Amino acid sequence: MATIEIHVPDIGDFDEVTVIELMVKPGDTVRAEQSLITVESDKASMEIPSSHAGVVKELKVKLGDKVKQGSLVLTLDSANTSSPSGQDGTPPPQPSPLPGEGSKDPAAPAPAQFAAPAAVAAPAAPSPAVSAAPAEVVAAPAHNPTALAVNLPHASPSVRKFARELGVPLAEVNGNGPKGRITEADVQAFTRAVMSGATKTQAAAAQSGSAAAASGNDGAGLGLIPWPVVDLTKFGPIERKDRPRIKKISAANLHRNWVMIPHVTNHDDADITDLEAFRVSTNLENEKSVKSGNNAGVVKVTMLAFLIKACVAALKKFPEFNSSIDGDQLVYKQYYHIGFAADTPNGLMVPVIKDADKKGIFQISAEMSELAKKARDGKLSPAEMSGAGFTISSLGGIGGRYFTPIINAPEVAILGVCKSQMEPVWDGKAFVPRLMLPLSLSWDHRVIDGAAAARFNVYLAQILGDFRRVLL
Ligand code: CAO
Repeated sequence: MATIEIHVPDIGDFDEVTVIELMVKPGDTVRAEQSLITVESDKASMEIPSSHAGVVKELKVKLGDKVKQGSLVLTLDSANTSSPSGQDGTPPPQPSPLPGEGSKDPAAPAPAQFAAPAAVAAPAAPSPAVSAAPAEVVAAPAHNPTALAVNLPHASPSVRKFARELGVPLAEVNGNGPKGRITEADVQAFTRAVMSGATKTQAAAAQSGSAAAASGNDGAGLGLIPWPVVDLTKFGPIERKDRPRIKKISAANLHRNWVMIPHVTNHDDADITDLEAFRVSTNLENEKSVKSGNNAGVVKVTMLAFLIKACVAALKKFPEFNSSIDGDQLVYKQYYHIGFAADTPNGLMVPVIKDADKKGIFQISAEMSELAKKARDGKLSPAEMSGAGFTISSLGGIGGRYFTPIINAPEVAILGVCKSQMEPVWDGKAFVPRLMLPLSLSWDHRVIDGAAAARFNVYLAQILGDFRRVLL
């Protein structure tokens, strides 16, 4: 067992950098090339990797310290110091390839996360052991990793931590913060773009344009005056709570969608008197059949399941509502995947019923209840939340009359539904009590016109009024 010293390698143009993150602590086992600390200049931040594997003995830096090339970062108990340092006469490691050169050697060292300037890409010659150090202490040579990433990710420790939790490669994220710093909104926008099927390159391109709008904290990208910063304690007691992760991610997406999509919302009502009677009687029959020995289990048929089927019929009749914008083209989906907003303790989630056109009301009801439970338990997989061509947001179980749902990009429309209630409806001769369901359809005015939206709502209401119309 020998103690080796890990020093700051050549950091290019920077004389001094500040330690902004300690990624290991005494007792931690580290691999060669594992990042130990993050340092930051006024232009970039970078991770300093370990040149050796071993167990961290003592950290020699703390947060806020200024360090430069050669500064001692930490000492490491290493069982094997021979290979990387070449102290025992073994040859020093071969340089790992520069970017673009590639390596055919599967045993080649993993690319380092730290980016050294190209001019110093080749490994430095092994430096002699520090003479004043105790016999067993070995000064590791300045470690100059050779896999270069010239655009160093510039991000705060909390953003780095957030990116690590999500598995986001910061090097591929565009920074839209001050001096190109990567913000949490940038990471969120990147994640969202990748989850919606974009390649990482497309995601980076997409988020570079949207992150400023998505951040919610900085309207500079929109040419707006800054968000007001007010000391609220001046007016009374306050309590601070962290915003749940899902809320932060959905907030960024909602903000982008609200800002980038020209929304219009049409409101209408559907007469669901007969449909509700049918739904209630179906559920009663179901319960009776289970009580009399049918072990298939009760599937509670919900109004939302009928709404999904009715929307599929309307999407078939008005295909632009199931489309997405792609540059100068409109992409018409030939599948009918319907998302539905689910309220969960952690925030809003949108599971998706895939191929709703091929499923019956029982199957949709059963899937919805399973997906809604998974959403509430935080167990939805990304696949279960992706691919929707149209979304329904139902507040019917709660209340309210109408609202403006925000379109879930890259979709172009969303249906909001509120609580149905008995209303007096004029039938030509008299007012009759009818159960009316409030519909709020938000649509992207770049794709859809007001007349089409009105027709969509009218048709939807007709289907909900009499499902036999689907057969016409
Ligand atoms: N009108 C009147 N009653 C309705 C109704 C409507 N439009 N829709 C549902 N109900 C009734 C149901 O019949 C049920 O009554 P019973 O318990 O007597 O049978 C009750 O309301 C509760 O329904 P539910 O909400 O549990 O079930 P659902 O299928 O309607 O909805 C789900 C499921 C997951 C969509 C819902 O639980 C939910 O999370 N809704 C909130 C969605 C949301 O937050 N949207 C806002 C997004 S924008 O921020």
